[in-house]
Amino acid sequence: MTRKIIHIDADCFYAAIEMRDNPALAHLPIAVGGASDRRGVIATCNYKAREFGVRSAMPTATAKRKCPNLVMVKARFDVYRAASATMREIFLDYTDLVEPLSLDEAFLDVSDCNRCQGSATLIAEEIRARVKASLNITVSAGVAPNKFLAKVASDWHKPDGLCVVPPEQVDAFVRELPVNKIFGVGKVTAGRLQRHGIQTCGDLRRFTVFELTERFGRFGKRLHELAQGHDERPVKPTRRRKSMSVESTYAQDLVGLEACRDQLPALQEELERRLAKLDDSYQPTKAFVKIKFRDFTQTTVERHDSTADLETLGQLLETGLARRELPVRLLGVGVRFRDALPAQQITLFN
Ligand code: TTP
Ligand code: MG
Repeated sequence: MTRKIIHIDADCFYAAIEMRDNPALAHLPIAVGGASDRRGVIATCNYKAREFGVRSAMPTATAKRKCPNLVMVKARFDVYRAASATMREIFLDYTDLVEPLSLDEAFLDVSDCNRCQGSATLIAEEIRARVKASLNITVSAGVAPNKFLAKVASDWHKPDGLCVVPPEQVDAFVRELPVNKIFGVGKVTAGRLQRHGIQTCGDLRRFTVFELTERFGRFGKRLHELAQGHDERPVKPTRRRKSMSVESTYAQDLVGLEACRDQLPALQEELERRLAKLDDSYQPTKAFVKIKFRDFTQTTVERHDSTADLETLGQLLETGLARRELPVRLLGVGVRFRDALPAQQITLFN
C-alpha cells in the first residue's frame, strides 16, 4: 500500500517569529543569534539576509562582513517553543502519526486521514493556511509516498511553497535529483560521488548495491534504495494515543435499535483494521460506543473490556439509545488503552 507522507518545515522560523512581532524588521536583513564580538554564530536569518550569503551556523562576524546592515536579534526560545506547540496541535488534528524533527519541522503520515476528501495535497494546503492564520508565519510542505521524498519536496518551493510528488512521478523526480539532496550526503560524500561521475540519483542507479556498499559501506545500501525513490521508514509518533475510535455521520438519520445495530459491523471492522496497525504496547481496557442524536446531544457508553467485539458494542449501543428517544445522526465505536508506560520507560523504548 502506498503511504501519504507530509513534511512540514517553517520558513526561516526564528526570524519569521521576530519579524511577525516587530514588523519594522520585515524589510531589513535580520539574523537571530549571538553578538559578533566574542564568538557568536547565526541561528538563522530571514530571506533578505540570505541574498547576501548569510547562513545558519555562520559566525556572526562573517555574516556582518557579508551584510554590513544585518540587524541582529536575540533569540526568544520560549516564544519559538509556544509557536511550535501550536503547530503540533494543528498537525494532530489530522493524524496521530506526527513525528517532530525539531521545533519547526515534522513528518505526518496522513494515509488514514479522511479529512479533505483524504487528499494529502489538500490536507497540506489546509495545514499551511491554518498555521498562517493562527501564527502569522509561513510553512512549506512536501507531499510524497515516503519520508525521504516528502522532506526533499518541502524544500523544493521554499519559502511559502508546496511541492507534491505523487507515486507515478517518483521515478522521474528522483532520476533528476542531485545526490547532495540526500540526507547524509554532505560535501565530502558528494565529492566522492562526483569522482565516480555521480551527480544525480539517476547516475547512482548505474551502480549495483554491491558496488555502492563496497565504496560507501553501509551507507551504500541506503544510497541504492533512495536512488530508486524507496524509503520504508515509518513515521514515529512521539505522543501516545489514549484511545482509538471510528465514527460515521449518516446521510439519513438512523431510526431505532436495529437500524443502528446494522451499522456496527462496518464500524467495528474499520476499528479492527486500525488497531491491527498499533504495536503490542497498546492494550485496550475499555470498549465504548458514542451516539450523537438528531438534536446534536451526544452520549458515550463504555465498559471495561479488553476487546470491542460486536456483542459488547451491541449491548453498549442498546444502553446508549435508551437514554433518548431520538433518531441518530452519528455512531462511533472505540477502545481506550491502558495508561501508557511511565514516561521514563517511554523514552527508553523510543
Ligand atoms: P531550519 O528549518 O533549518 O531553518 P529555518 O527555518 O530558519 O529556514 P528555512 O526556511 O530554510 O527552513 O531550522 C529551524 C530553526 O532552527 C531556525 O529558525 C533556527 C534553528 N537553527 C539553529 O539554531 N541553528 C542552525 O544551525 C540551524 C540550521 C537552525
Ligand atoms: Mg525551517
